[in-house]
Amino acid sequence: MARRKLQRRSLQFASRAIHVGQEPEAATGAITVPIYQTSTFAQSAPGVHQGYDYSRTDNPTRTALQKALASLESANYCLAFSSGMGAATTATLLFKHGDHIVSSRDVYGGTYRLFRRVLQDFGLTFSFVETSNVKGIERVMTRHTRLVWIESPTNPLLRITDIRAAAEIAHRHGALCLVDNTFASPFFQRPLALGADLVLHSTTKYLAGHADVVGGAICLNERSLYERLKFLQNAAGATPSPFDCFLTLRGLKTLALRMREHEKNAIRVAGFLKDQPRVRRVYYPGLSSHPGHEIAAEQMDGFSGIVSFEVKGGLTGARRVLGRLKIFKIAESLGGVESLVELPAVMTHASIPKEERKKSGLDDGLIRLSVGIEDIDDLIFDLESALKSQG
Ligand code: P1T
Repeated sequence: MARRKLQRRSLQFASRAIHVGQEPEAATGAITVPIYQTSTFAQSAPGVHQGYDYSRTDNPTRTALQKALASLESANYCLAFSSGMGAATTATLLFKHGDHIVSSRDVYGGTYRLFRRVLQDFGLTFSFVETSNVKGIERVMTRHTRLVWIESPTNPLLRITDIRAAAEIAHRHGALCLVDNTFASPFFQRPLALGADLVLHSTTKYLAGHADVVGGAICLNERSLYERLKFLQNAAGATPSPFDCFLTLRGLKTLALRMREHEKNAIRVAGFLKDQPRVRRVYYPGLSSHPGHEIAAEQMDGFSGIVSFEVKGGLTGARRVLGRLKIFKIAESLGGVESLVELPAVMTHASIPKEERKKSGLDDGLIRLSVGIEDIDDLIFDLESALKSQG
């Protein structure tokens, strides 16, 4: 009786990351989901197969990853892609010439580039607005608006949008709401529960967590939308390899552990930076002075591990700090166990014209930290030394 009750009780997040979609393999009992490194599957007669016919369409290692990710986002469905941008491109194939998309102004530079320099040529139109003020969304909605695209927290300014309010505005105008949840990860934020229709991830980041694989995913609840996206996943073909799915699944198992440590370290780093005389400004939603702090505290279970800041001396001062850091490595990307540092204006967001960057408040001297899970004393020492020796 007690045992049956236990079985019926749904698993908690950390357990789902390890078990959902990852039952021992039927033929051998392998505990770890095998890498089904095959492009195709034998059919007993033309069109008669065991659920898999070609690995672009479906592959068992990918199925396992999709089930696990869907479970973590509390979604009915998940589709995995070869990169976050592959997921983004496929999502936008839902729309056609003449459709209008409203996007957060502060988004990953690659997302901006896809919208402005690729999709605009196919007749999609875009409005970039400060979605942390949801009234800004309402103002640009038209009868052609089909999608409201939100990043929260944003990359790199950590701005927070009230997801519930944004989704409500989108729905009132007959549009969908997509949230890029890469910075929070499902451990800290589940946008579908807040009313979003689609959740997008660069799984390259926290989900895989070890800076060894590039991938993307979209999670959603609605069946007909899923079927359309599943069709597009196969038709466009931006699908991940079985090995990449395996690596992502392996990383995912420790997501809960890692996210707690990322956040703990980021809170310490943000608190430290805030008190430094050479630091002009710190951006971290966990700081009570952050303009989005209250909404973040309400819609997130934690503030994640990215901290951005500006030092005195603008770009030159920032370059000097980067040159002196030793543990924080200068690199694009984020969300791995190792601490990284970058200059968005020169690196991840260089594809956004300077004027646009200025409009969204992205200073040339902004420094973005992906705070890893090393010993916090080492990270603080590294930052302290780099800031102290700044002349
Ligand atoms: O790199 P890729 O897996 O294709 O994911 C694109 C992407 C989408 N959304 C967000 C919020 C992202 O941060 C990214 C990728 N970002 C970086 C590489 C970066 O350093 O910011």
